[in-house]
Formats: sequence, structure tokens, C-alpha cells
Amino acid sequence: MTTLKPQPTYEMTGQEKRFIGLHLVVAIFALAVGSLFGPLQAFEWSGLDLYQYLEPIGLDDYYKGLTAHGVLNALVWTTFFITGFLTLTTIVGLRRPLRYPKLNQVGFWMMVVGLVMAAVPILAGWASVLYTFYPPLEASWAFYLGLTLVVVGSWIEGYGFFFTYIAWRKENQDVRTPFIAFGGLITMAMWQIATLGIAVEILTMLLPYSLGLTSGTDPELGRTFFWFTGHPLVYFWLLPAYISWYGMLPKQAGGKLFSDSLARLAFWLFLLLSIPVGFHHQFVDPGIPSGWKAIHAALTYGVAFPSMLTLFTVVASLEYAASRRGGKGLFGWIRALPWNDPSVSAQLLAGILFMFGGIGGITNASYDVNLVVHNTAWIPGHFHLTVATAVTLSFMGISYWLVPHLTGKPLWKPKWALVQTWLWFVGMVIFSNAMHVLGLLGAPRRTELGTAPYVPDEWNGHLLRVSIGGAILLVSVIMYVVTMVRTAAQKERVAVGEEVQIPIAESLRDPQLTPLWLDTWRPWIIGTVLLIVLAYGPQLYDQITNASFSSPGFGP
Ligand code: HAS
Ligand code: CU
Repeated sequence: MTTLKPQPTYEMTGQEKRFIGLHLVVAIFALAVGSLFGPLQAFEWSGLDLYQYLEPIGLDDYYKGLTAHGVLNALVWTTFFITGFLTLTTIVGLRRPLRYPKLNQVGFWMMVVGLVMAAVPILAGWASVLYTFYPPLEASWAFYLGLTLVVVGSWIEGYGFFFTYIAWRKENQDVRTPFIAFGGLITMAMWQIATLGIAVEILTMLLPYSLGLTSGTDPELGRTFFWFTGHPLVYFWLLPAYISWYGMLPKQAGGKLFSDSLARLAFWLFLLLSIPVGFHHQFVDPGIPSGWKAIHAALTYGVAFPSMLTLFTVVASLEYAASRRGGKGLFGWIRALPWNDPSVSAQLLAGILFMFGGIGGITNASYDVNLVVHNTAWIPGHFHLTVATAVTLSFMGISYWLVPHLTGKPLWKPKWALVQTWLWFVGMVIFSNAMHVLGLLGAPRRTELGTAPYVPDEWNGHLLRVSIGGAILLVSVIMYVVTMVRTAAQKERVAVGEEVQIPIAESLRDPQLTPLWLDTWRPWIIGTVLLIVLAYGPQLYDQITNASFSSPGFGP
């Protein structure tokens, strides 16, 4: 067994920093625009209809706004941030440049072209189909093609990471893959398999039908293909945040990763279990036999397990860090964490809210409880704790060191950034709690409740809390965007030798002692494919052979 000597860190070139920075520019721009539409809906729910004032610029439609919000925030902000961040974890983790930098540039620009192509029809009102674009809702072909380019571009960036890894592996036969690179590679591998669902859906169903080549579509089959991708999509968002929680946050907190083995095991389990669970979004779809729903429900409990491992390992790493800082007591150690670092506070607050998001997720996964919460406000309540907090607030926290690192400039007003993270936390507690309660009271999601005649008095207080939470979140996101822009735009540079470093946590035990099976791809890939074939194969065969492309398309 070779034990690794401390390795020199990898200094990124200016070109590499600019390339990663470009990803962040697009990501943050998408977040900024998309986030303006969120509060419009939150305000509408308590009767404050701002859409009417947007009529002159053609943004007066609820579903157009909801589509822009979902696509820009949930799909674009995340995908661009993730591909940029994983470029960093790959090259810095493996301590070598990208094997084919041009390939990654092609992938990136393809994503940009796809984004523009999808954004135009959304803003023009030709694609008000929400971020799930369920058929038979119909959008312009340009929307579907644009999304396809974004996905294919992200694949190409992923290939770039795999080629880099292969080159590294050739020169480092017996070395455990450095954790941050390892996590990024698994995330990308999972993504390549997961996105086959929407690739098939768009290419064989939605594009032909939006081009008028088929007269109708098959909603059930479309939804099945969509959720084949749609569920693992949530882990494509989450895993980069986990890379930071496991592999970076402990260093920022002054400690080490508690268990390298457990961290790797969690990532493999995500590869194995992220995909064969999509029917938990289709519990009420009549075309799927209940036995298959039960199988996917059981596997969903399985995929919650690696998050529980994560809870344990990350909290143990933080407790270790806090004890080194003098923290004591069952909970007293929590106060010893560096809460005044906005990057740390963002991620801690994200983790705290994710505990509740996770509990809600496990609730959703129960076949019969799901009947109560499905299609209600509970669901957006759930995903604002997960993608909009665990993920988004963590990404904000990451960018509080990443943007200074890339630009060589100090973070503009760190105190203000700290306030921003707390405002997100407080706004989200108010917003998502109200959404969960409204859901239990029966309030539907994806609906203009401000003008609905059937809203009982009982809902009013909660609808108001949705608006108040939304307003606080709007202030917070504006503060975030301003901080990022001012950080990058300022003239001031940090002194030589004082540059913000990339936080990479060591693990408590030498990673070379981690068992080899936790750094071996083949069995995990085979297991993943087998499980997908077992959990999806018979149903896909049945639905494809019985497909009927007979539902005509329509807009909301
Ligand atoms: Fe979900 C619906 C089940 C996690 C996102 N989910 C959605 C939708 C979205 C979404 C967007 O089974 C709506 C889709 C739509 O538009 O229709 N979800 C789950 C389950 C989990 C889960 C079982 N979801 C996520 C994550 C998401 C996400 C993560 C985004 C990133 N979800 C469902 C189901 C539905 C659903 C059904 C369909 C509902 C319906 O009817 O439509 C699990 O993965 C959750 C496991 C999580 C945990 C928590 C572990 C806690 C940790 C915190 C560590 C703490 C730290 C801080 C670091 C067990 C790891 C420490 C700090 C200190 C100070 C100490
Ligand atoms: Cu899901």
C-alpha cells in the first residue's frame, strides 16, 4: 500500500479561472432573472397581483412567469454552476489541467446556445409549459431543442472530466481518487445515464410533435421518460453541494473529513439508487400498475439512506472541527463553528433546513401519504427546502470563496454577505412552512390562488406568510447578486500571498486506507444498469409497445 506524501496544490491558470468564471456569470445571471419571477407568484397568492403592471412588457402571464422561474432557477442556475464547479473539483482534485480543454469549451458554448434558444420562446410565451414540460402541454420546438443542447453540452463537459480522469489514472495506478474529483466524476456519470430519459422523450416524442410530424402525443409515456431523468436530476443538483459539505466545509470550519470511506460509499449509493425511483412522482398516474409504484417507493427509501450517512458524517466532521476550536457539550460545540464566515454560515444553514426538506421527502415517498400531498403547495414547500436551500444556499456559500479566488479580489462586504445568508434562512423558514401547511389544507400548486373563488378564510394567513417569505427571499437574492457583481467589478485586489485559497479538507484517516472497492467503477456501474433494467425495463416495454400518440397538444 502506498501512502501519499502531502502533494503540492494545483494552481489554476488565468484561462482556467476565466472559463470557470464564465459558468458562474451565466449561472448568476439566470438566478437573478429567474428569481424576479418567484416573488411575483408569492405575492399573487395573497392577492397582490403585480403581473398586471408587467403587461406592457408582455410578462403578465402567471404560467409564463412560473416557467421562467422554474427553468432559470431550477435548471439553468444549477446546471451552469455545477459544470463550472465540477471543472474546478476535477482539475484541482486531480492536480492537472483538463485533458481536452477545447472539448469542455465546446460543451459550455453549446449550453449557452441552448439556453438562449430555450429562453426566447419562454419569454415570448410560446413555451408556458413549466419546468417539467409535461405533454400534452405543448411548447415551441425551439424550447425543446434548446433544452437538448443544454443537456448535450453538459454531457460533453462531463466527457471532458472523464478523459481527464483516465489520463490521471494512467499515471496514478494505486492511488485513491482525490475525494472532490471522485465526487464530481460520480455526479457526472450518474447524470449521463439519468438524462437518457429526457433525451429519448424529446427526440422521439416532443420534437416530432412540436414540429407537426405527429398529430398528438402520449402523456403517460412522456411522464415516465421525464421522471426517469427528473428524479436523479435532484441529486445532480444535490451532490455538488455534498462535495462541498464533505470535502471543503470541514476545512473551512477548521477540521477534517470524519470518514473518507463513508463519504465515498454515499456517492456510490447515489449512483446506484438515484435513477430507479422515478415512479414516486407518478403515484397517482393511472397507467402504472401499483406493484411497480411500490417497488419504486421502496427504492426511494433506499436513496434517502446515503443522505442519512451524509448527515452523520458531515455533522461528525463539524463536531470534530468545533472541538478543535474549543467547542464543548452535546450541542454547545455548534456555537464554536465559524458562523461569522458567510461561506460557512450559508452551508450550515442550508444543511439545517435540509434536515426538514429530507423529512418531507421521506413523507412524499410514502405511497399513501403522497395521495394527500401530491399536487398541493406542500410539494413546492418541499423543493424550496431542498433545491432552493440545501443546494442554492450552499452554492451561494461556495461562491463566497470561489469568486474571490477566481478574481483575486476580496469579497465585497462580508458582513452584508452574512446577513444575506440569514435572510435566506429566515425567508425560507417562513415561506416553506406556510407552503407545507397550505398543502395539508388542500391548496393546489401551480395555481393562481389570489383570484381563485374557492379559497377558504383558513388559508389567508398562510398565503400572506408565503408572500412575506417571498419578499425576504427577494431581498436576500438581490443582496447576493449585488455582492457577486461588486466583488468582481471592484478595482481592489488582495495582496500577493493573501489570496483566498480553495478549501480542501484532509480526511482524518489516510484515504489510501479506504478499501479499493470504494474506488472501483465497474461493479457499481454494472449494478446501476442492472437495477435500472429491473425497476424500469418491464414498465417501459409495456408503455412503449402500448403507446398511443393520440393526445393533441395545448397551452395553459
Ligand atoms: Fe424530493 C418531489 C422524495 C430529496 C427536489 N423533490 C420533489 C420535487 C422536487 C424535489 C423539485 O417520493 C418536485 C418535482 C415536481 O415539480 O413535481 N425527495 C424525496 C426524498 C428525498 C428527496 C425521499 N428532493 C430531494 C432533494 C431535492 C428534491 C435533495 C432537490 C435538490 N420528492 C420526493 C417525492 C416527490 C418529491 C416522493 C414527489 C412528490 C409529489 O407527489 O409530487 C431524500 O433524498 C431526502 C433525504 C434527506 C435526508 C436529510 C439528511 C440531512 C442532511 C443535513 C446535514 C446537515 C448539515 C448541517 C450539513 C435524510 C444531509 C449541520 C449544521 C449544524 C449547525 C450542525
Ligand atoms: Cu423524486
